[in-house]
Amino acid sequence: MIINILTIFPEMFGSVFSTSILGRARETGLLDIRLTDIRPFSRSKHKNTDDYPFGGGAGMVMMAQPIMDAMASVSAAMPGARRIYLGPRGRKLSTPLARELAAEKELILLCGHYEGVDQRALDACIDEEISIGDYILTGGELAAMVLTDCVARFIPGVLGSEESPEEESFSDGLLEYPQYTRPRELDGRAVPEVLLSGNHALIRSWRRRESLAATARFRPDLLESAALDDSDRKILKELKTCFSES
Ligand code: 4G1
Repeated sequence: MIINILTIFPEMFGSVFSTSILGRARETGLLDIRLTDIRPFSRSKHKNTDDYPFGGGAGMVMMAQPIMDAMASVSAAMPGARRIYLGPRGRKLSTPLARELAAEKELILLCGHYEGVDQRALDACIDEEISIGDYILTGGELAAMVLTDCVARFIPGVLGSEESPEEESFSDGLLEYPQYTRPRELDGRAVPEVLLSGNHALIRSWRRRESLAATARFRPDLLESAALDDSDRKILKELKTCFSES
């Protein structure tokens, strides 16, 4: 998959895209991340990319011209790409959306800055807006990194053969069970006995119960859309009586 990111701060992306799973995905060619600096496309004398807002008000607005020219240059090389603006008005990033984007051959991501982007650049060049959440950012770059990370996991081969994108928390809509590694005891804190038992059926049911308990306690809203069977519902009922007794 090719992801081309249009930004005025390409230097922000270095270590995030060179480390760990994303770094490996790029080395193996499964993920081709291209950074396009918008500034060289500016036709103004000082290569400005921002200007004062018409109508007044605080802050600056990203100019349409450098973005439209950068987009035209990039789009010519990848005409079928889905062109996404990272911004707070968009459809919220989620696991289903990440899976959908991972099926694309090419994405172009536009990162805003300052108070936002001249609306004409968005109208002319963008297919859709996507948001990573309801809070204020100083720029779209961090959102582009979050989206890229989240999408890359669903590209076949990006996770090692041991890991599956579906086995992680949220894939069945539940939080993860607690994890432990060596040593068996640390400062008087022991690893739950069941995990040392070697009884895999018992371990599986313990983990399922822990997932259900964590979800009921910390994110009960997730239970509404979780994939639950009759045995899960029975466990949740038991957990509820536990809560009301304590
Ligand atoms: C109005 C949030 C403005 C922000 C309302 C989620 C936030 C990109 C995102 C803003 C941004 C709210 C995102 C705000 C984002 C241009 C430069 C827009 C940064 C910018 C709730 C600033 N998901 N925000 N405006 O943060 O880019 O992707």
